[in-house]
Amino acid sequence: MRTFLFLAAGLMLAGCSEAPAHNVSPIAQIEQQDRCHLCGMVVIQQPGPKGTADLATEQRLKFCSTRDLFEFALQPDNRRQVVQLLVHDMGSSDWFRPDDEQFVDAESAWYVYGSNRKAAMGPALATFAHQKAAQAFADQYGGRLFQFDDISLELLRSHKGGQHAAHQGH
Ligand code: CU1
Ligand code: ZN
Repeated sequence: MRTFLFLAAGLMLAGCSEAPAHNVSPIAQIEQQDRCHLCGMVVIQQPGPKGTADLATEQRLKFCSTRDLFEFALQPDNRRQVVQLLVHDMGSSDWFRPDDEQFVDAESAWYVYGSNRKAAMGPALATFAHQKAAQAFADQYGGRLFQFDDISLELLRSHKGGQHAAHQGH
């Protein structure tokens, strides 16, 4: 509820420089027919958080999963082109139908990797606006917390912090 009020306030203040930037949800929309830039799957049909990548060319790419978003964005050639990455805040979203009103900047997001929640293209990389929500998710579904700079192709290809480890507390 508090998040909602902040968001509502943020929207009303949009355009006003006094509005605290991290309370204003960046605008992105997954359309019915959008396909993942990386794998071609229909984005909206996948469970779990999705992502978008805005490029210097002003193109916006959409991804079936935060995993595919990072698989793309972490490639050195792509990295140079990326202006902004957005991910769903699952702290205020249903896992199977993430709310497009709840996109957050990937650089300020919290990540849980190694949970037992299912997403497209491999182990889910769950994304949250707030650390507390990420921790609550990890407590419930397993996995470890990470921040943007921790996310690497090596991490995504490993099962570090995976389901087994999570249940053992490491
Ligand atoms: Cu896919
Ligand atoms: Zn994909």
